[in-house]
Amino acid sequence: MPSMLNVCIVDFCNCFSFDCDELLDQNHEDNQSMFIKGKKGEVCMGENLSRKIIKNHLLDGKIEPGEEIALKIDQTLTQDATGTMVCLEFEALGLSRVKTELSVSYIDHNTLQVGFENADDHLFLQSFARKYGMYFSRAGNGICHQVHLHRFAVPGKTLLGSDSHTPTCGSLGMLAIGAGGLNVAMAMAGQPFYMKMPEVVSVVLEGKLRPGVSAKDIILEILRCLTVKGGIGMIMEYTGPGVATLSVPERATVTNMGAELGATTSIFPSDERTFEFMKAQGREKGWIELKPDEDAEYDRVIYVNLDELEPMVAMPHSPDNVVKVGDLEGIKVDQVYIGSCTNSSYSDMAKAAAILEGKRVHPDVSLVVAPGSRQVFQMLARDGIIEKFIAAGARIIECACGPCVGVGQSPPSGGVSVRTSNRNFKGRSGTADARVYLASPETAAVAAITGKITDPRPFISNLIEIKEPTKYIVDDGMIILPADDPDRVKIRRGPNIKPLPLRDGLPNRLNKQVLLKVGDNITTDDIMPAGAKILPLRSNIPAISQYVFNGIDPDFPVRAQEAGGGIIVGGENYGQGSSREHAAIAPMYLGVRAVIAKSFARIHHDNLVNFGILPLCFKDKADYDRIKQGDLLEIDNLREGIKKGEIKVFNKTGGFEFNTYLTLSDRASKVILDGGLLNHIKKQSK
Ligand code: MIC
Ligand code: SF4
Repeated sequence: MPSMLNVCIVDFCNCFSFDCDELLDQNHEDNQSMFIKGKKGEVCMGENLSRKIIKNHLLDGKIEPGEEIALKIDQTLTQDATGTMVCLEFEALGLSRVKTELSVSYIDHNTLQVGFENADDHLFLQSFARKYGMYFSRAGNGICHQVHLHRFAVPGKTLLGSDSHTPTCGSLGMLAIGAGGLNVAMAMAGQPFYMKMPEVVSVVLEGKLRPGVSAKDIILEILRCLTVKGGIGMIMEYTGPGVATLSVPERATVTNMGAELGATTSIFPSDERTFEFMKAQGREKGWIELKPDEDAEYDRVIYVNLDELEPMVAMPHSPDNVVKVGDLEGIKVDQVYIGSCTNSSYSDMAKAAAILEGKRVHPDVSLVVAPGSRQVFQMLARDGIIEKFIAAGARIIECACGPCVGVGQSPPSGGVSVRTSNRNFKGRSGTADARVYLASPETAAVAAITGKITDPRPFISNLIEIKEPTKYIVDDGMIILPADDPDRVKIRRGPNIKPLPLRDGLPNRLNKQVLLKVGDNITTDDIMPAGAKILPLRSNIPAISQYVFNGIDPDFPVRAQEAGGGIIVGGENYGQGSSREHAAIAPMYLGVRAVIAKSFARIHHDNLVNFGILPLCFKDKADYDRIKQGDLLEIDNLREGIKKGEIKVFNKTGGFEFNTYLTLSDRASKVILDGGLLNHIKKQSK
């Protein structure tokens, strides 16, 4: 274990997913400046910020960790890669207008348009938004999370987005949650969002970042300590004196990558820095002060000492595989990508440009720069910052997700790419054997010059003065408003947009083969890959289903269909990462009936339920080792088992029985019994 623990964890209960005592011991040994405060039973009576917002939006349920609550959703966000499904689902609900305060449809993920598919999707989404009352952010206007933060986020409101990085807007004091498309469609229809009440963790920021250390390093350090499953079932609420030292865009980097912790969301208070940001956006009227009570109570507390942080980097192939940049000094780099919804603010870009100023990109490196929004792009152009990038030899690409999700700019075979984005899962860049490292814009820019992973601190003398602007260029001309005469708007539906397939209710008996057995932390990128080739098929489930598990087992779709469907066996945190419900719909289409795993990631678990796939957990995790791919599993009395929350599975091939359980509320059990949420709604409305 490296000797630079800057995060100190105080655990108030025994069920944390990592060995807290070990971490605390190391804190003492490794870092004398660490300290632990707070004891169970201390006089803590006040309300934290997360619970305040939840209370204000509570439609049903008890605000107690683990209890299902129903929340009123004020705003929704969708993007092109998940949005077409959301629209088809919304259409199936039969309403004529969205019922939220604000719903925005963004085009940002797939703007490559190598064929008609993307262009058709964009037109479909545009006409749909006009007809059903959504704002529409055109291709070229920027990445949804950046644009939403700049132009629409409001402290104290709730936001549900069909993208896992929706919590980015938590940086502005919003309760912003990522969800599957169907949940977002329901919210657009004015229905509540159901979730298990998370624990609220106070992440106390102490001190101030030193020059050359950035917001990215904060969240990388937290990921190092907590891992990609350390935030499951939690809201990370940032508190403490260090909060005031961070601008809203810096906070956004932190809340953005809270998704990588598996957290339900992350949130900062709405304070003077928030006011400053909203004023600079010309939106100060929407500002309110929002903070936890002085004596607010939290389920857990974590301390992060900003003074002690160093530049960090996440090594391949997981965002929690974090070490100090100094430990990797000298690794040769082939590509550098500065951009994505994590690090593409004005100051991120300006800092990178200042490092590159007067220098030339290393001859062995391809440097790609993508500002996060048109607003930032325009300001960088006005302030001569784009010129610095061009002079240094950078390749400027449009403000969209692009390389982050393998849509263009894939690294060379076996190449090393240093990226400011948030995910470095194997193959996500579009090159199966590439090695992607996640780092701050400073570290990325320095690597572009030296051609090696390099500690950025000796290179940052000219960064001190770079701050967020006090006034942004405000021009919402690329946002199209809903139509005044919706009846006259015709939906434009290209030939690649196919109807959403549905499935019947669950049978009472399953007799199915284990189609695939996978390990821990399987991502939705593993289940349903993205990238330039597959993303254009997001509106066509029969076509995209042929790529399910493509990177792990390309024969999976054929095998699944030949076997008449079956069961998947997984390890811990099955379905982490993206919110894409295609990772449930496409397997459903291939006949997958159940996933038996050690544990599930929140959004994917809900997506499985929404599409009628049983998410079963091993009661005894050791049973995972006893099952082999190809085994025939039998489940009897399924409907009874779902009601009880416990299901016995007989492994006919191995000749043994094992126990599984479901963590479903009564509501969710009914949904799965009916074969998914849309079937359930249809049944209810009969
Ligand atoms: C991602 O970062 O993986 C994505 C692409 O933005 C996804 C959404 C999608 O798959 O369309 C996400 O984070 O939810
Ligand atoms: Fe887009 Fe990447 Fe952000 Fe996902 S993580 S929203 S693909 S920039």
